[in-house]
Amino acid sequence: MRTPFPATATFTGFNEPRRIEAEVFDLDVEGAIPKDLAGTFYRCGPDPRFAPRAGDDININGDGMVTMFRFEGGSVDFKSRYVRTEKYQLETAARRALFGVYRNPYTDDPSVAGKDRTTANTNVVFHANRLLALKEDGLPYELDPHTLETRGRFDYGGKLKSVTHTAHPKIDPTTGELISFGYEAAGLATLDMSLQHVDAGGQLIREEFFVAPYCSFQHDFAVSRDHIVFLLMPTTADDARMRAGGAHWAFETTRDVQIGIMRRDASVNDIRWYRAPAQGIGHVLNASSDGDRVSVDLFISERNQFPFIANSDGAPFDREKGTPRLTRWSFDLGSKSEAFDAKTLYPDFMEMPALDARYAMQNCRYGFCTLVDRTKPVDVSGTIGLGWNTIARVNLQTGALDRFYVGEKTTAQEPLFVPRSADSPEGDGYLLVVVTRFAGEMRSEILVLDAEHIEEGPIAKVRIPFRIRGAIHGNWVSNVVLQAAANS
Ligand code: V55
Ligand code: FE
Repeated sequence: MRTPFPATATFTGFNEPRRIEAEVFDLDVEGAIPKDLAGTFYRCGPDPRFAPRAGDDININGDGMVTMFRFEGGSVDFKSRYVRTEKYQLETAARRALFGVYRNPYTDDPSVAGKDRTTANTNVVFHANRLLALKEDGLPYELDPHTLETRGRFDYGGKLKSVTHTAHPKIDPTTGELISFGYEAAGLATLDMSLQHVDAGGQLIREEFFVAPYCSFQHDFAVSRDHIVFLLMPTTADDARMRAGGAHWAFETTRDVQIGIMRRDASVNDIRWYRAPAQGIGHVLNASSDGDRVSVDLFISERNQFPFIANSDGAPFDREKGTPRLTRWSFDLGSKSEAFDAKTLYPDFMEMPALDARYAMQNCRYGFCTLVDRTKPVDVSGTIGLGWNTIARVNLQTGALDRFYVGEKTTAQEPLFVPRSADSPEGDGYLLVVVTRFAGEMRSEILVLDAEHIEEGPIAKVRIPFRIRGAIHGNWVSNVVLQAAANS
């Protein structure tokens, strides 16, 4: 007999698990989708399949669901599929949850000891003709980019030795290479880290291991044309706590942030470590290098930014101190100091950055983010997230911020920038934003905005004829790239 989902915030309202694998041909569109918008918007997020073993769960522990929206000639087709992870298959056979608490295998059913726990629920990235569903606690799963069928767990033909792979690898727009890393790379709560270079042809050409100063929640990292930056915040794992059935992570206010920087053409033995007092590190917008100077634009909060991660000193979650702000960290590799400069670029509550991917790893002008505008209604009822009621475009060169308020009882998900054409100027193109509308039938829509005039509102809205759950991250693959992949 199936156990119903508990009536907790993770499983009710807009967060009710949907579990819908669907194909919808030719979605309804209001307005006109530009004909030059030709490609696929892939996104990935958690959608739990079974009631949790522990009675309740945190949102990011749900099974990975990949959705795709294929844009062509002004039309959009939809498809959704679960990633067939090992966890998915074992739990399908048992018709119940066998895996327990987020990243805590000690809470699993004994029958799945040693099995792959990853849900592949965080991001979906296309590189070298491969579509990979990613979560930082495990290896990628490869998917068919047209059917979304799972091809299986992916380890570069047995070459990758790390047992983890970040959900935020970086693709160099100039060389086509993919740079990735894993932490807890030798297993649960280990200090081992792995740096991975994949060439434009999809070969793993280098993997180097090193030891981190402590076991940190390294959700993202930064790569510029010349440097790689590892970002350790004092949200740490503890094996004893996990053995007692507790959480993987807790935030330690007494431990420093540590930042490791190396040249891309050097070895991990050359990593130089910098320090700053405890603070929260969120997503990276971009990074650039100028000789010995490295600059990283990223979201920083005074303290732990996640309400579902406890403070090790027992202090309750602090919304104000957990507010992420776009910050520029500057490092001088020529100086001997462990210190670095930090400058808050915008006072606003923002996160979920996107950029024009052609300008990754170099000085860029524009960033696109979600924003909480507290002068407007902030409605978080029944959904995950923080009430992102606004989409922002920041101009990093002038300090300007343009915004579009997405409406009452609505929240925005991570924006996605699509250039108008392969050679259009930076920021000339479209912004795709999935919004979730809580009121009425609780449907979702994709807003298509002119990225240079977001304040004017959408030029088209794509209707999804049922509620889909919030996703985490997504990416765009143009038809040109997908067709080249199909012909190769
Ligand atoms: C995040 C999401 C995750 C995760 C760790 O958004 C961090 C941050 C969807 O899973 O496992
Ligand atoms: Fe992320």
